[in-house]
Amino acid sequence: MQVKAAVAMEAGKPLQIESVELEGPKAGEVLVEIKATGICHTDAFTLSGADPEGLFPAILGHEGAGVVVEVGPGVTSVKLGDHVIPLYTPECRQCEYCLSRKTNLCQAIRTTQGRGVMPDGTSRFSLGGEPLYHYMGTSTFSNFTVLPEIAVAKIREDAPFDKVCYIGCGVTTGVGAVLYTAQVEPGANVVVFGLGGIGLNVIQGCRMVGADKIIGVDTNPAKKELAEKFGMTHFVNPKEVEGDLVPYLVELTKGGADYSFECIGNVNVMRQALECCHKGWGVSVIIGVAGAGQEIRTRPFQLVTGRIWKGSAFGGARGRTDVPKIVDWYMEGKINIDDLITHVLPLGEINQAFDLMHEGKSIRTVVTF
Ligand code: NAD
Ligand code: AHE
Ligand code: ZN
Repeated sequence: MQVKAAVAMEAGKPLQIESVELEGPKAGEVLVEIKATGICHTDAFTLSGADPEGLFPAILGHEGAGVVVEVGPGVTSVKLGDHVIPLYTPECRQCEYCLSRKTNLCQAIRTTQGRGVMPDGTSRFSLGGEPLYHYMGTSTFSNFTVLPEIAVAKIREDAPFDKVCYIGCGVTTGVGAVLYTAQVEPGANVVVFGLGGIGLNVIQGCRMVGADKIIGVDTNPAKKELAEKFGMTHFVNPKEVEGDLVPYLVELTKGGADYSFECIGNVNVMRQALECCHKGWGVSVIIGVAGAGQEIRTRPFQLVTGRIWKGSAFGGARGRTDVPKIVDWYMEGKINIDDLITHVLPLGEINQAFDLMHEGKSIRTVVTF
């Protein structure tokens, strides 16, 4: 079938709106009509050419929501008409990783996903007879996409697509990092670096669990107001701090943060996030994605003296199990998504979403089809 998609032809170039050929679902796969998709910083990161796994030409996008319109042979977990959120972290419930219960990083299709193809090693998308790569197994910048059934979470039908698409990455990543990865407890002091689409969700997760001080750090003072609405108790602009940021934050938290979260993708900030943690027990969680060739550094003494450095992908959430619950939390008013969706655009204006992000003017832009 012919579908309408925003195609990343090469790194660093705007997306092109094209009519693209899409093959139907094969065994174990489903065809999903995407109704809305968010634009995450990771899409911009890959488009910039900094992603070691970035492949071109490709259909980017990994924060979607839509409806199952066709199922391939052998599909049992979803049916025609089901509302779903595509999962870039699938949940097969059978691989060593899923069965370990120690991680959400299902590896059932990770190798082919990283090569930009479906599990059978081929692409379903083509343009002018030439294959286009899938992206993160989801390719939501298209009004239709094909996914393995293990890579969709079935959600309730009354949830609005143009809001819950954000649960496909940003909301789950931020809230999940607090609940599942760090397991922040009531009364904890937390420092959140980067108050964008991820950091603000970390902040609302911290408020949910009853954290005490929730300190937000951002070089853009325009982020302060919204962050306060989401639960931030103190704002720190590193540009306005005299001297080193780390001792300033240690003083503010009276000895160091119990938990810190890096939501930027800057390796120097990752070091600050670790080093502002409390001696003996502080846990620092890296969420931000850093470009090819970047490495983190610290004195090993920081770890010897009890600080813990962790990472979190998709908030540690198990997609098919946890995403429907997070949709319920939104529908029950337990989490706020509406105020984070600052812009809504049609697919034809998707490049504006990247401009707004780079200019620091948006939190999330959602494209509707
Ligand atoms: P964003 O652009 O919305 O937010 C980034 C924020 O960081 C902005 O508010 C910006 O002003 C601030 N910032 C930039 N440099 C700074 C500095 N030196 N000090 C303090 N603040 C600074 O991006 P986002 O969508 O929130 O994504 C954040 C990061 O998380 C990206 O690297 C993205 O790729 C990554 N990410 C990771 C996962 C995961 O599963 N691990 C999921 C989604 C996104
Ligand atoms: N491809 C990059 C890494 C990108 C990355 O870390 N992706 C996160 C999700 S970001 C969503 O906005 C993730 O889930 N990572 C786990 C995984 O298996 O990809 C690189 O550096 O190669
Ligand atoms: Zn993302």
